[in-house]
Amino acid sequence: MELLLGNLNYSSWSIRAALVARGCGLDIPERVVPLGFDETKQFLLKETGLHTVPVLRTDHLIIRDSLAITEWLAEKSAPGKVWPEDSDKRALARSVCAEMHSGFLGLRSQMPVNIRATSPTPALEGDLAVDIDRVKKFWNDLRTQFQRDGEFLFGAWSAADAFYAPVVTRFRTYGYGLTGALADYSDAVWERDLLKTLRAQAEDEPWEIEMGHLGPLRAWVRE
Ligand SMILES: N[C@@H](CCC(=O)N[C@@H](CS)C(=O)NCC(=O)O)C(=O)O
Repeated sequence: MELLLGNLNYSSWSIRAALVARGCGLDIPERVVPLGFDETKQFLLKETGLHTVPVLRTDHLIIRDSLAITEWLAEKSAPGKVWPEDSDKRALARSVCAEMHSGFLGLRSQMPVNIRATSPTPALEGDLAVDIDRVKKFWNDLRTQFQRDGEFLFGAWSAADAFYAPVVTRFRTYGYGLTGALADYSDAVWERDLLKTLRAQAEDEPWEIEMGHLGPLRAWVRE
């Protein structure tokens, strides 16, 4: 079994799958495939039949896409490790993950993930402003509703926090400040051991990528 990931410094979908996999109690070997190099797409196509990551290979399956990988991990791990055990919470957690998976294009294109960088805050207008307002609204609603159960969106850590962890890192990269319950939530994610480990890996990765709105433009090895 192997989980193929892109650079953890840049690849938000890889970060999500890695956090879910690392948090679910299964021991899944990982391989990082550096994105943006001439040979990257060809390598991924040959290995997985698809040119994107993450991909999970088992002894007899190739599971593509972060959400499908999340569901497979949920089926294989103990209850409550990926999705909340409560069925209402679980439905809401799936809903916010699906929302991230199919939306937030403003956030994704105008605040690309770059964990180790510090960048100016982009103009908060148009799609980006709508996306940020939406995230803040439901983070706030969920924190209000489930505050008593723990410090994450549904109380205990779940796939929903893994899916929004790249938003937490984006807000830090682009200097977008949060206050009150939202700052507390963001700090809890940032300081979680799973995130600390991933952040250290992102710092140490030897590759740089110049990102365009549609993904990597070019990549090189750091000096
Ligand atoms: N819907 C997919 C999106 C995967 C995706 O777009 N991955 C990007 C990295 S974040 C990728 O592999 N890009 C390939 C490339 O840029 O060469 C998922 O959720 O896994």
